[in-house]
Amino acid sequence: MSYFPEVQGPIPFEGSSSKNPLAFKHYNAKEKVAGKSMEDHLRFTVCYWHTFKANGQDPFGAGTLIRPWETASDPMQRAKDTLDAAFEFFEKLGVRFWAFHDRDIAPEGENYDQSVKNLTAIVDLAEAKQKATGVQLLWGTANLFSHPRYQAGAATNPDPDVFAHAAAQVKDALEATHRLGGLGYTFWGGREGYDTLWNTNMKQEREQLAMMLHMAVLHARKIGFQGQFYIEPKPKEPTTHQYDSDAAACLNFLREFNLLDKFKLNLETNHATLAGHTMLHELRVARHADALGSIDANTGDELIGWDTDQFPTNIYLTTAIMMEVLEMGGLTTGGLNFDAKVRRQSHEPIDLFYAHIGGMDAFARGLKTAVKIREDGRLAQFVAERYEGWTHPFGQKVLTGHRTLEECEDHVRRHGEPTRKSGRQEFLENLINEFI
Ligand code: XLS
Ligand code: NI
Ligand code: NI
Repeated sequence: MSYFPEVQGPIPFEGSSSKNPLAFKHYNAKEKVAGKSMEDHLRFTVCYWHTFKANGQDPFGAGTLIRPWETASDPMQRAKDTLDAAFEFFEKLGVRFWAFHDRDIAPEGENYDQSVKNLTAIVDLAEAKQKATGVQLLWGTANLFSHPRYQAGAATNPDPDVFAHAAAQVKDALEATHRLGGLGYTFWGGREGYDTLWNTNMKQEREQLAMMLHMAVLHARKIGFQGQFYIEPKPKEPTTHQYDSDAAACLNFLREFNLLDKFKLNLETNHATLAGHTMLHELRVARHADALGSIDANTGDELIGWDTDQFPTNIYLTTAIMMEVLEMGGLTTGGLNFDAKVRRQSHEPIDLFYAHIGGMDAFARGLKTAVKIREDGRLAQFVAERYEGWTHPFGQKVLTGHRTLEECEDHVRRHGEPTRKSGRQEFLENLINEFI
């Protein structure tokens, strides 16, 4: 049976003059751009939770989305049907990667053992499907935030019994990821934060979280999992303050607890927005620390202060993201994961295709635009010239720690008042617009 009978698949590339809503206008998987195929640059990933499990529910109303794979009354049957729908979707869309939480693919059982059995059974099926289709797992993760036991956090819970539960779940999710050949494993601190400091031992909670990460690294070594570990920063929601609040905070956390060489960051656009940063800022911070791992490619609604997880369609955004990705030499283990959901009114399964096609085309344009801006070279040249003074002996000596405050004072006496130079923001914005 087919869950997407309207789509023949694979979605064809028809070029920018096409009016076919079920065709790519810009994303041409095999086309070479700057020496590499578009699919290798972009590494598109479909996320399981929003695409197949979200039902359109919001704080004011029930689910709206029609999902024919969610109709069976038995939860395991639903899980199997959903897996069928997912792999049909991956193939018809033409993506090579997927990502999941343990509880997306298999339902929680009556007790812990049953939950493990459920997960194992679905992983068996997923393994066969991966083999048959060639679709790969970008990363796996554990859902440590939905179940009521995690209301006060998972690794950061005041109760060590809850910590143990979370750790057991991480063990199983890591093993599932390993069995499926996952290229990575992500920790997003679902409820790892606090709502009020009046009831919270923040110091210890952060230590607990670090311990969980160390234990995961140790277990990975034990089972032979070589994938990349990621932390995904987010400042708030569900808790008022999350410990992994932004890229800089995560890097500090990793450094403080001696985990910096084991983890990279998985950065999400909507989380950057919630943190009061641009996505470009977050990417830049991570790249400079050699910790830019993977990207949750979504966007927020700038008028709603919430993680709305929308599909990215803004070419300025995708251009900025691809500028950073190209600058770091491309994604290696990571990908562009559409951690995004269709709007509540886009309730038909076909809307999932429109959403992903749009996101993929937006990134294809971002990629091509970023390549052109880099080839043009004027932007990079402007920045280089702006800092040119630092290449001279005085600047070099400051940067290498060979100048004192007295020597700086002496420099001022000899050189007098510096000449001001324009930052040329508008000029540069116009330059970017030349290419978009
Ligand atoms: C939620 C996060 C989540 C992670 C995976 O805001 O983005 O979806 O990507 O747990
Ligand atoms: Ni995410
Ligand atoms: Ni998110």
